[in-house]
Amino acid sequence: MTMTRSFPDDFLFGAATAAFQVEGAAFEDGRTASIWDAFSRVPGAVINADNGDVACDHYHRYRDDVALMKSLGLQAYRFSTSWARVRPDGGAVNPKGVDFYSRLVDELLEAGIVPWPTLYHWDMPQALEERGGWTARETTERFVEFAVTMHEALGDRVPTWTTLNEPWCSSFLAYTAGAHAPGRQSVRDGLLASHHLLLAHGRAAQELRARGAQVGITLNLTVADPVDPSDLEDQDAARRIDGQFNRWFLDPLRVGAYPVDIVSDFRAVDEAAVAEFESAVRPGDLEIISQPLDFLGVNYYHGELVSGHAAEEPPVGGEAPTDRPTRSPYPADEDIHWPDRGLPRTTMGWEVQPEGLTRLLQRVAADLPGVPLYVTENGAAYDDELVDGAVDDPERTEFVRAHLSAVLDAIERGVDVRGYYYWSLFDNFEWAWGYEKRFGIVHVDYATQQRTVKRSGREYARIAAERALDIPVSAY
Ligand code: PNW
Repeated sequence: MTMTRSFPDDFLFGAATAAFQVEGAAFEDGRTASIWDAFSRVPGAVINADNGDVACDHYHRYRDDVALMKSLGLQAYRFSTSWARVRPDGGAVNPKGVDFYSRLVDELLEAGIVPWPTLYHWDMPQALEERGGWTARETTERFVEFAVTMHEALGDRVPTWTTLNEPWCSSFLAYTAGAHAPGRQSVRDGLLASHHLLLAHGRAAQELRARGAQVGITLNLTVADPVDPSDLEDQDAARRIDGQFNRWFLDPLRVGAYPVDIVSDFRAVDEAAVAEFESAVRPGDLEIISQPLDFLGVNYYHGELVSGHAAEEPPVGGEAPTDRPTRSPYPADEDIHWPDRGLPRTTMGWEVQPEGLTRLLQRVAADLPGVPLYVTENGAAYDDELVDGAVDDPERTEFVRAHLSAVLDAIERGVDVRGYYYWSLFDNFEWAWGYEKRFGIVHVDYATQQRTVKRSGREYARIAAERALDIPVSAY
């Protein structure tokens, strides 16, 4: 016996990628180096010294790739635009770079697929990094120029725009932990980057909205649970992780203020950094940042179970991929311990915790009343094998079903979730993990660039076609 759970009529089933992770053609048609081209050449920064020079060669294969999306019945495609392609070195417009995205959008519309662009998914021109990158206020104005260029080129066909993907990663993982490009390791740089990223979002949103666009942002968010809900130190650990990961970005956007408890936690570890951060937040900035959002994109991979008590054993999973030293992206939280709760894990070491997505969506809906939500990323890496031209990936297939079911749970509890983008359409360049981690519902054989739809991809296509999930009644 099964029961059928249906999705709302206007719910979008999509899949996501990002420019640097799939395009390749890194130095073609006028594109110049981005921070990820530079970082992937730093010894030990990326596993196997992989880089984005070729990736999935999507720049050349986009027509076939859109045909593949159409064959899967995808209704929307979330992609990002490469700043270094469109405005090489952050300077003058490169018409060939703009033209690529224009052709991609035409191809998508022709196939009946909604184009869902994200302006910035981590690939800043290296020349701008050399002028301070996101620690420099001036970068926000270069970003606005880039945003306006993209809107002038595509705004006649694309109504909905996302400014940034996961500013937590582009600031604390990139400028404090040093695990992502540009690989800096300072509390000051992470704090300044976080503010300038949010300001860049706000300034671009003003400009695009003035031109009639719908504008939102995508955040990576989590649920942080204390190991023992009645233990004060565990409660405090959950407050700190929620504060630094979620509220540091949500609060400026929704109420125009950084969370005071987290500012004070940062001050305790680096007073000078917080003083510089506070002077970087100029009068008027938070009003720009907190203008209303037309939607919020939520990226969810896993929750966090945290303890404020000293670890007896090293944490499971989530380690840096190479021997190159990195710091904690949570500088005020280095005492926090992430115990193993025995949930299954993906090959990223990330726990599979679908119910966390339901709770996260409910929490964000309460925080941002009236703002439509989209799950803009959710997915899992597994060690897939191509055998006789097929990839059987039962874990990912179940992962997708369980998380779509979690989305339905949120919808049934009144949350306005308008769509789901699986991460990722293809296996691709998984940042510091290179090509070793495979997230796709479509397998890529990098030697031949052959695409093979995995079992999970066929299952996702079936769900999107039926707009419903069949759930065994015993499991329900
Ligand atoms: C997200 N972390 O990245 C990105 O938006 C994608 O580009 C990426 O491929 C995907 O998730 C899978 O990793 C993250 O360390 C990378 O917490 C690292 C973290 C979070 C998100």
